[in-house]
Amino acid sequence: MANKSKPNGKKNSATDEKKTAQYGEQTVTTGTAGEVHQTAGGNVPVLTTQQGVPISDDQNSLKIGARGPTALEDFHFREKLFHFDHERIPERVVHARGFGAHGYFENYESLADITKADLFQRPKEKTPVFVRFSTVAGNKGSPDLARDVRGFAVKIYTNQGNWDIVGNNIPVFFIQDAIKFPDMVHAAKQEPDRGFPQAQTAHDNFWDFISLTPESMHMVMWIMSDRTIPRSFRFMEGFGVHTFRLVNAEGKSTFVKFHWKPKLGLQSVIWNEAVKINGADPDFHRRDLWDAIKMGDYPEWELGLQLFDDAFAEEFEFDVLDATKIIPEEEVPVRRVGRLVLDRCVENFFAETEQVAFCTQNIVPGVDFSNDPLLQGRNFSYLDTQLKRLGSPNFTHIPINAPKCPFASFQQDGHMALINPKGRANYEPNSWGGEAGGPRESPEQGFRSYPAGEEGVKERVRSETFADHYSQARQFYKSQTPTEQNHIANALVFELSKVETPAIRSRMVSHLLNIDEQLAKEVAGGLGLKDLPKPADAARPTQDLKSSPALSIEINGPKSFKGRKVGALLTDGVDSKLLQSLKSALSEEGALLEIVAPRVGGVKASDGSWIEAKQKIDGGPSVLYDAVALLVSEDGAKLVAKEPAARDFVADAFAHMKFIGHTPAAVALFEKAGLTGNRDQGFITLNGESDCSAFVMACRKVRYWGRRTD
Ligand code: HDE
Repeated sequence: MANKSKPNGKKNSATDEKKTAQYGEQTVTTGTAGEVHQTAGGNVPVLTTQQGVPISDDQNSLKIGARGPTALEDFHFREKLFHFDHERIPERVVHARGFGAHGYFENYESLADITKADLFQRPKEKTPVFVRFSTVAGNKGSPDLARDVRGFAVKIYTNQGNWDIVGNNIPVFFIQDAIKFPDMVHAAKQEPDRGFPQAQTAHDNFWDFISLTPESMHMVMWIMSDRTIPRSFRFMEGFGVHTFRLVNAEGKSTFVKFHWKPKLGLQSVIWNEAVKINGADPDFHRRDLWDAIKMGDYPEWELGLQLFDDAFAEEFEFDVLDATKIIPEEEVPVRRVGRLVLDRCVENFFAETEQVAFCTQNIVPGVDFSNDPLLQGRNFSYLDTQLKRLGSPNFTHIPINAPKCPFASFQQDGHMALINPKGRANYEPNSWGGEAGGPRESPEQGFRSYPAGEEGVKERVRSETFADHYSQARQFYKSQTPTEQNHIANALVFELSKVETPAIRSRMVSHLLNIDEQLAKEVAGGLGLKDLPKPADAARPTQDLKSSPALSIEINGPKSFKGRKVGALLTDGVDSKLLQSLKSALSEEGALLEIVAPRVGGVKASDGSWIEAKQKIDGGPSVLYDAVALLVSEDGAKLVAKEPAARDFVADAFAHMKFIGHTPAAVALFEKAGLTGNRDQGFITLNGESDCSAFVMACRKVRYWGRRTD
C-alpha cells in the first residue's frame, strides 16, 4: 500500500486543517477525517493534563505519520488511559448498589435528660447529614427492585464528630453472631462456581444456609414480605437494628433503638411489578430520589427512639442484645424527636455516594454501644472494609467522610495524605506548649465509654436467652393483613420453586410449621410437596405473642397521594381542559402527572394545541406509576389499542390493582386488553373537573385491593 503519511514537519495536528460542519444547531470544527474538534476560548477553559500542560488535540493520539504506529512519548494519551484504567475501586462486599443524598437532621426539643449528644441539646437545631440507601446482595450494576433488604445508612456531621447510624429498612437481622456474617453473605450472593444468580436469594445456597439457621426465621418473614420491594426509598422505614445506649451528662444510661419513620407513609410494589420495573427502569429507585429532590419535593423521615431502662431489658421476654428480635412499638412506644430532610443531590456520584465510608463505630459522646454480638463484630469490620475499598487509612480526608467540626490528631502520612500537620509536634506528651505542641486530650469534652460492669468466663457460646427463633416470626406473620400474608406465602413459593434440591424446600417448610401451620400448608401446596414434613425441632416452643399493627405496611400506608405519580396515556384528540383539571387536582395533592404517548414528540389535542410527552408508551409502562389515567379520544383509543405496549399498560395497571382514571373512549382499549367486564370501583370515568378530584381521592388508597382475585 502506498505511504499515505504526511511528510515530516508539514503539520503536527489535525486541528491545523480547519473545516467546519453543521450538526443540528451545533457548528463544529472537523479534522482531516471529519472528527469533531471543540476548542477553548471565551469562558470555555483549556483542557490540560493532570500536570496542567495545555492540550492541543484530544481526538488523535501522536503517530508516526497519519497511518503509522503510536509514539510512546505521547504523555497525554498515556496519562489519559492510565487514569481510566484505574477508575474503579472495589465495590462494597455487600450493599454495593446504593444511592446517596445530602440533607439535615432537625432536632425537635432538648433531650439533655437522656443524652449529652450535642445534636440533641437545642430545639430546632439543624445538623448536616449524608444518607446512602442500598440493596445488600446485588452487585453495583444490579437492578433496584431486587427482592432484598435495603440499607439505610445515615452519617450525621455533628459538632462533636461524625455519628453513623448504619441501619436497614428491616429492624431485625438474619444472624445473631457476627462470626456467621461471611457465611450468610456467601450463601446469599451469586454461587461461587457459576457466578450467578446475582441480586436474588431465589437459589439453593441461600435457602440451604437459611434452612440450617433457625435464628433467621424471623428475618425470613420480613424478607418474604413486601418490605423488600419498596416502591421508593422515600416510602420506607429505617432501623438502627441493634440496641444502643444514650448517656446523659450525669453518666446515666438509657437503652435505645433507632427508627426512621417516612413522612409519606409506607408503600411497596407487588412482585410482578418489581420484576417488570427491573426491566423497564433498573434505576427506578435512584431516579425516584433524584427527581423528588431536584423538584424540591424533599423526602422526610422522623427519627424515633424506643427508650427503655435496665429493668425493662431484664423483664422483656427476649434478649435486647439479640438482633433477631424487635421490641414491639405497642410495648415501648416510638418517641419522635426530630426530622431528617434530604434536600440536595450529590454533585458527583463517585466522590460522594461511592466514597462515603460508614462505620458503626463512629459514635459521639452521649451515644454508646450495647453488647449485641452482631454490633460488636460490626464495630471491628467496617474500618477494615474502608481501608480495602478506599485504599488508604486517610479515607477520612475525603470531603464526604471528613468531619465538619474542628479535628486534630497526630496520625500522619500514608497514601494520599491530604490533611497534613504543620510544625514540629507529631507526638504527645511534648514540651512544645501552646499551639506549637498540638492538640491534647479533654477529660470534660472527650468521649467516655459507659462504665458497664462486665465480667464472665472466656467462652465460645451463644446465650440461651437467644434461643426462641419462632415466636416473633409468628407474631410478624400474624400482624399482617390477609393481602400481606398472601404475599409472604407467594414469595416463599416463588423463591423455593427456584431451589433445585427438594430436601431444602422441605426443610424450609418444616420451619414454617413452627411459625404458622396454615402458612406452611399453603407453601407446601404451592410447591407441590407430596408429604408435609415434621416440624423442625425447636430450641424453644413457639409462643403466641400479641399482634403488632405497627408491623403492617398496609395499615401504615400513606394518608394521601402526596409524592406519588400518575402515568397519563394520551392520544391525539385529547381534551386539553380535562388534562389540565387532572394536573391541577394532582398538584393540589402534591402528586405528579407524567405524560405517556404513542410518540415522545407529543400529541395534538382536540383544540389544536400540542402537548409534549415525557415517555413513549413502551418506555413508560404502567409499572412505573402509582396510578394511571387514560386520556384518549375515540380514534386515538382504537389506534393505540393495536399497540401491545398500550394493551400491557392497562392490563398491568389492572393486574397490579392500580386506580385507573379514563375517558369513556378508553373502552376500546380495555376491550383489546381483555378487560371487558372487569371494570370495578378502581376504574373512575373522567369527564370533568369533579371526576378528576374523585380520582385523586381514590388514589389515596394507592391500590384497589378489592380487585384481588386470589
Ligand atoms: Fe453491614 N457491612 N455488616 N450490616 N452494612 C457493610 O461496609 C458487616 C449489618 C449495613 O451505604 C460493609 O462499607 C458485618 C447489619 C449497611 O455504605 C461491611 C455484619 C446491618 C451497609 C459490613 C454486618 C448492616 C453495610 C460492606 C455482621 C443493619 C452499607 C461495605 C455483624 C443494621 C453502608 C461497607 C453504605 C455495609 C459488615 C451486618 C447495615 C463489610 C461484619 C446487621 C446499611 O463492613
